[in-house]
Amino acid sequence: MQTEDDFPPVFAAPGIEGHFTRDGYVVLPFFNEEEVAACKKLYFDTMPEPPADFFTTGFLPDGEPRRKVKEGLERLIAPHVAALMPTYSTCVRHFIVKRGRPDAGPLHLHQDFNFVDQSIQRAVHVWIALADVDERNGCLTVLPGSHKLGLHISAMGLNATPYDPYCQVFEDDCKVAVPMKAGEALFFDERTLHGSCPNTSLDVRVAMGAVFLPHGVKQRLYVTDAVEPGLLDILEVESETLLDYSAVMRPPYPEGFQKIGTVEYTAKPLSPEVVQSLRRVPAAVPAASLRATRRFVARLFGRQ
Ligand SMILES: O=C(O)CCC(=O)C(=O)O
Repeated sequence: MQTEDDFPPVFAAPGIEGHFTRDGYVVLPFFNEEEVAACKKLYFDTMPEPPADFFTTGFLPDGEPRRKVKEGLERLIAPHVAALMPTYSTCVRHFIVKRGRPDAGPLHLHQDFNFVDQSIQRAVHVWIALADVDERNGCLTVLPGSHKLGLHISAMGLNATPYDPYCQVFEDDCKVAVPMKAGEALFFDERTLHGSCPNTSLDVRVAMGAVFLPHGVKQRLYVTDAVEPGLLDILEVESETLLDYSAVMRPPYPEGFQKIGTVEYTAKPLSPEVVQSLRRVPAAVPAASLRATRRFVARLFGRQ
């Protein structure tokens, strides 16, 4: 297994690579105004109305609209990817949409599906803002440094994660919101925990997402076994448009998905010490120890 330092760099520029490997994400200027407009036109031509509060074109069945999105977005991002990440290829391109509503909720921190064997390869995901975004209209949230928490396999069928016991602490005391300008891109390590703020504005928030793999590496998908929770099938995916992310696949797998093995994996919860190290907000002093301190101070001043 490779250590963190053994992975070849993702980005051509050492400064960008430094930020990315330290925090697990980096925000960069990406699309100019015309490219943002072209992306938005492609989205609204394909989907005039989002069919749900949260929707991605990755939920569309394989067909003309989904292929148009793939090809249109590829044309727009290819020159940028070649310059920024010359040893990576794009394997997924989609739009991610959040309808606005006053009572909208956040998307909680999560790890995306593993698209590679993370013990030997690093996959990179990107989220590109197509309008200015902040905490009121659905900007992304991240947990800085969470790419170094270990190698969790995030599988289709939603297996348990090392983070499950700490979701609330992560949400309340650890995550950061990342406001962005239209055209900026947030690149994150596939292992980085991320989510998004509620969109309480009146507008539909449209963003673009993509996934990048080292040249020559095939997209993988891990799928939970319906009976054995600790067993995962490992599939290779021939084309991104075949994969419907909204439904759990079960064997026999359709054409375009080749099962290349199985792996036993059961997530171990993080230790409380590690969780402590991720806090942005210090833990409140436990109530019991506060009461003991108050009694001690009162005795010291002769009040008890
Ligand atoms: O677009 C969003 O609001 C969240 C996107 C996200 O978490 C994802 O693509 O995994």
